[in-house]
Formats: sequence, C-alpha cells, structure tokens
Amino acid sequence: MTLANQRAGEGGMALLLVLASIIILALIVGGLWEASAPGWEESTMRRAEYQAGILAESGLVVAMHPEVERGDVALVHQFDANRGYEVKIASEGGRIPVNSLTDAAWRDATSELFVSWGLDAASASRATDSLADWIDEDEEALSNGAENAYYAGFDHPEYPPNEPFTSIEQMLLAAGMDVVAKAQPLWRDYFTIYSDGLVDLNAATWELVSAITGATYDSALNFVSVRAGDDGVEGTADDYLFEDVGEVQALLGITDTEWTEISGRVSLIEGVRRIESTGRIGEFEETRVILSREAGDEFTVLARFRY
Ligand SMILES: [Ca+2]
Ligand SMILES: [Ca+2]
Repeated sequence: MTLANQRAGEGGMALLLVLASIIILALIVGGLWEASAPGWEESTMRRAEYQAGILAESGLVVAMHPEVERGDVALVHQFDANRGYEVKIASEGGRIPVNSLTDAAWRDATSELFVSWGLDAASASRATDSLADWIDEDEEALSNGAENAYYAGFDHPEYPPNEPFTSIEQMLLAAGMDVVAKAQPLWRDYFTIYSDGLVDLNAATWELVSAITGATYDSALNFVSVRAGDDGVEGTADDYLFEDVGEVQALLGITDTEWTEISGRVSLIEGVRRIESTGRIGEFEETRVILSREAGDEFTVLARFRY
C-alpha cells in the first residue's frame, strides 16, 4: 500500500464514521421529534439547545472510536451553515489537581500561576491557602487561609466542609477566589478533580509550565511553541510530544537537582484524557465532556458532564 493509498484509506475511515454518526443522529432526532413535537412547538430555543446537545453527543461517539486520534478531520464537522459539532481531545493532566493543595509545594506552584495572571503575592497566597483550608481536615487556618471562623462571620457556618472538592465550581466559595476569577475568567480550565494527580507537561499552558517547573516565562513560551509543531496550533496532528526528560530540562533551563524536586508533580504521559464535544445549532451551543483513561485496549470512563 503506498502512502497516498494509506492516506486515502484513513480519509475513507473518517468519512465512514461521519456518515455513521449522521445516520445515528438522523434516527435519534427524527424519532424524538415525532414523539414530542406537539409539546415543543412553543419552544424553539429549547428545541435548538436539545438538538445542539444531540450533535455534541454525536461528536463524542466519533471521538471515542479507537481509530480516531487527536487532529483527525472527523472531529470537526459542519452538516450545513447552521449545524455542526467540534471535538477537542486533550489531556486532563494539563490542569492542577486542586485536591493536592494541602501540600505546600502544590500551593507554591498555584500561587505562581495566580501571579502570572497579575495577582500580587499576598492575594495569590490568600486564595491558595484558603483552598487548602477548605479541604484540609483541621480547623486551624494556614497563614493566609480561612477556616470556619471566617465563613461563619459571613453567615456560612457550614463552610469549609474539610473534604476534597467534588466540583471545580465550589472553588469559587473559598476566600480570595473572587480576586482570581476577576484576573482570569478562564480559571476553571486550569484545575481538575479527575487527573492522575500530576501535571502533564505535554498538555499544560505556558503559565502552568512555568508555575510548576520554575522555568522563566520565555522558556515556557518557547517550550509550548515547540510542542505545537510546525503549524503552530496545539491539538493538531503535527504536535510534538516530549518523551525525553533531558530534552525538557534543556528547553526549560532546569537543573538535575531542580528536576528531582519537581518530579513528583509532573509527568510527560497523558493519564486522563479529556474529550470535549460542542454541538451547535445556529447560535445555540451545548458541550458534553467525557474524561477517560486508556490502558492498552481498556477504555474507562471516569466522568461525564455537560455545560
Ligand atoms: Ca480545614
Ligand atoms: Ca487548615
């Protein structure tokens, strides 16, 4: 088989998948439409949202097929100008495992991240210490943190629960997180409660690479641009995945001693995969997310949610 044939074969595979998903979609939408059309006539908006959700689900089906890898053309599909789906495949390890913040080294890295967003050191530490106090089992506040005495004063005697976060949204309740959210409206994209507990340097943003490794902003930016490959876009087929620790150290300017210190918090391997599919009907969008772990042929779904 020539390379051209092989490519044509791959393209044919992708096309088949798209066709399969269109057929599934037509059956589902058609069936549900007939079953419930009378009740929905008054609600065009809810109908559009519902259909956008179905499109998002259809994108997930395509993305979970074992033949489909990140960068595959089948992951973006427009049925017509008004309807389509787009799937992003990433590593959940590109995020800070927030329930690790009881550890001082994780708090330092998270404070560095907040500082890269423009917070001063005191505000950064207020937020990270409060996040830690939120989950640690004691009632003794860290130097910049907040325990029950603080929240009780704001009519919230039930806080903090002294248990791990069960959703990212809860983080906003911790003292000082309002300042973080104001500085970086996309802060949620930097945290996880589902990863394998390590920051995947092949997936983290440059700010996080710098925060967790101590590399300069310039080195971290350069590192991330090498990772993006020739097309300069992350998540496409030509991405460069680092496998060699020496290469990572050289690019980030990290000594062996420094690497030993951070090695318990970083990884070059994708532990948990994040598949994020957005369906669109006109101006309505619905997103479905699946977090999964793949070991050999085994595919385990860890979490599934929508927004
Ligand atoms: Ca506590
Ligand atoms: Ca505490």
